[in-house]
Amino acid sequence: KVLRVPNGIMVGEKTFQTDGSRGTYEIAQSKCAQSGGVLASPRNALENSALVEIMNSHNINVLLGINDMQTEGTFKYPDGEIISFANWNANEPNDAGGEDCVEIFGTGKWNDIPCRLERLIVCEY
Ligand code: GN1
Ligand code: CA
Ligand code: CA
Repeated sequence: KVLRVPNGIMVGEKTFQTDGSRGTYEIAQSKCAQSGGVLASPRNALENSALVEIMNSHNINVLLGINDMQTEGTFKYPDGEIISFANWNANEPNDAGGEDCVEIFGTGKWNDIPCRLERLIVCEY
C-alpha cells in the first residue's frame, strides 16, 4: 500500500520524507538520525519507485543510505546488513575514482558516487 503524505510517501511499514534540503552523506546521515530516522534505503522495487516519485518533485538525485565504505564492493544498509535488493545502472557500481555512496536517478537506477557530493536528503522512518 502506498499513501502520499506531506513531504513524503508511506510504502508498507516505511515512510520516506524530505524537507527538500541537500547534503553530503555525512550531513544527510546526521540529519536523519537527529529526527529518529535513517537515510533512505529502498529494500524492494516498490520502495525504489516511491523514492523516484519524491525525486520527481525536486530537481536533484536522491542520496541513499546504502554504501560500501566499510568493505569496497560490498554494499550495506545503514544498519550494516548486506543489501538484498539492488537496482544498479548498467556498468555500476564502478567505484570511479573512489565512490562509496549511492544516488538514485529519475529512471530508478542506482549509481555509486563520491560521498562528498551533495544530493537530496530523504530519510526513512
Ligand atoms: C560519472 O564523470 P565520470 O564519467 O567520470 C559518475 C560516475 C559514473 C560514470 C558513468 C561524480 O563519472 O559515478 O559511474 O559517470 N560520476 C559522478 O559513466 O557522478
Ligand atoms: Ca566503492
Ligand atoms: Ca559510479
